[in-house]
Amino acid sequence: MSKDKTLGETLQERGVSRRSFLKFCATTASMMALPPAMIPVIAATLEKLRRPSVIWLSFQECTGCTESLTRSHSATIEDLIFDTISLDYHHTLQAASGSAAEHAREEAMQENYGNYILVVDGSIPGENNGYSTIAGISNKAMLLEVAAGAAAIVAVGSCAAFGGIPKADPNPTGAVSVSDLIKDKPIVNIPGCPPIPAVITGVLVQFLTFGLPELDQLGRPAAFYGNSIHDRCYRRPFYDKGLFADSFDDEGAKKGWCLFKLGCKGPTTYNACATTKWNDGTSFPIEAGHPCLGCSEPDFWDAGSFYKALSTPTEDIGKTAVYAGAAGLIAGAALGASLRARKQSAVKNHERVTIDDLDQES
Ligand code: FSX
Repeated sequence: MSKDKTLGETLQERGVSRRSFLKFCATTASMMALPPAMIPVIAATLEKLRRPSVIWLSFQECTGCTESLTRSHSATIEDLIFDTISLDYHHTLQAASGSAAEHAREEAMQENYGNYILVVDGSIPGENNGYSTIAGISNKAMLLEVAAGAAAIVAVGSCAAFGGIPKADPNPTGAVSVSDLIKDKPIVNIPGCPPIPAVITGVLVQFLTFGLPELDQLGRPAAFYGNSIHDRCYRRPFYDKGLFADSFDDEGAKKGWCLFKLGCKGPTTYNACATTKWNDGTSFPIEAGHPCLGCSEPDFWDAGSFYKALSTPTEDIGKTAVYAGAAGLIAGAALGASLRARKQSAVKNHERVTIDDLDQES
């Protein structure tokens, strides 16, 4: 596709129907919590879009983020959006290798200096630069060089956003996040290990149509990370009734009760898994019977304690939930109202509810 063609022209050429395109815009608007009136605005802006140059740098990562993006099953329109972005450099997806690949990066930087979008996945060795190099250039040097000419940076995955698994103790590379090194550019964090593909695409669409999205205190787009998994979890009614699975194969687990006691990090994890889900909206970990691991939060892995409940004693949480669900019980209602108020305030201010908050509330 020529860089001069707009997305509208390209879609027409490829025989993508107007209906499919508007459906994509409607889904994206809904994920961004925008009113239906904004659907035509998104469509009109995207249609006129000429391919912005995107340089994608991969550092210390497992390629899960790119795998996530490319494993979207039938998201052909999303693929087109990505075709429409001029992805000028991406280790895993580009055909060029060696010096030709590096030449493509340098050329894209020169031609679009000040205007290209830099996407980064993976953390960066902050101390020993020799741990990870590309074409003989340390990750840190390459990031600083490419970031200097970027209009904005999108940090994809928990590694780029917060350091992720490479930063886990003992952190042999001294891994740091993009925002630890770059202080003078707008940075949008899309954490998750890996992030939800529709969220990566949604954030890029939001950025291309309306500019930088509203971010929370951790640099995450509020539209996708404004609610905790717990807030939107379909097992939430069981939590409110104090009905918990105590093991992976007990009666509670079979009945689909709340996984809180099995270590679910849903109450302290902010992401869109419970609404957007995975594999084209098929399911998400909790729906498959596994507690949320909190992969989109800072210190994912070290802070994991994957199968340890967030709060102890868990019996108290159960009682709290039962009380909160029984509106006639004054003590329970007050406790529930207090927790709800804390959560509403946190969502409004895009703050996180922490484990300590839960302990205090319980
Ligand atoms: Fe990290 Fe992504 Fe986890 Fe893997 O690029 S967020 S280890 S899914 O690959 O960086």
